[in-house]
Amino acid sequence: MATEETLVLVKPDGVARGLTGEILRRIEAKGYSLVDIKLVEPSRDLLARHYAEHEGKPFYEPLLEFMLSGPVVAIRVAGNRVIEGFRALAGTTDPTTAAPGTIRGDLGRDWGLAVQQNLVHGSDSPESAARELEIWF
Ligand code: DAT
Ligand code: MG
Repeated sequence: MATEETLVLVKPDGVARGLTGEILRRIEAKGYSLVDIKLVEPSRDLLARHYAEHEGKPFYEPLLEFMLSGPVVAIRVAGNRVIEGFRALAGTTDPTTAAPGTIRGDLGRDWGLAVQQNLVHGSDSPESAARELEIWF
């Protein structure tokens, strides 16, 4: 697979906790390239487009409310197999059981809320990456 790009978001919990630098450090230490980066206060409409696949699920409204709760850092990251590579760095969705060594496993936990506050988003396929990068950049 040739060099590809993915969308990484540092979610509002990551920004509020001052973990943006630590998350960027892990991406750079892995050897991926930061192509573009910005601090965003996303609109509800932008988030609805981003999370369209989850509309109707029980966590959808809490997810949008959470993502509207503060600024987000959007990053365009490049590298060979970076889409699956960043998903591996991030760890699985639930931070309680995400493997130690991953961003979610090392830095995240369950706060007893209706939505998983798990610090980061990473695109899950080439199609998602293209769609999401178009939305955020
Ligand atoms: P991921 O972010 O690992 O790709 P996803 O796309 O399935 O996970 O879900 C998007 C976000 O929604 C996820 O980061 C946290 C939240 N979420 C997913 N499943 C959830 C659940 N069962 N309960 C609470 N929040 C959930
Ligand atoms: Mg996802």
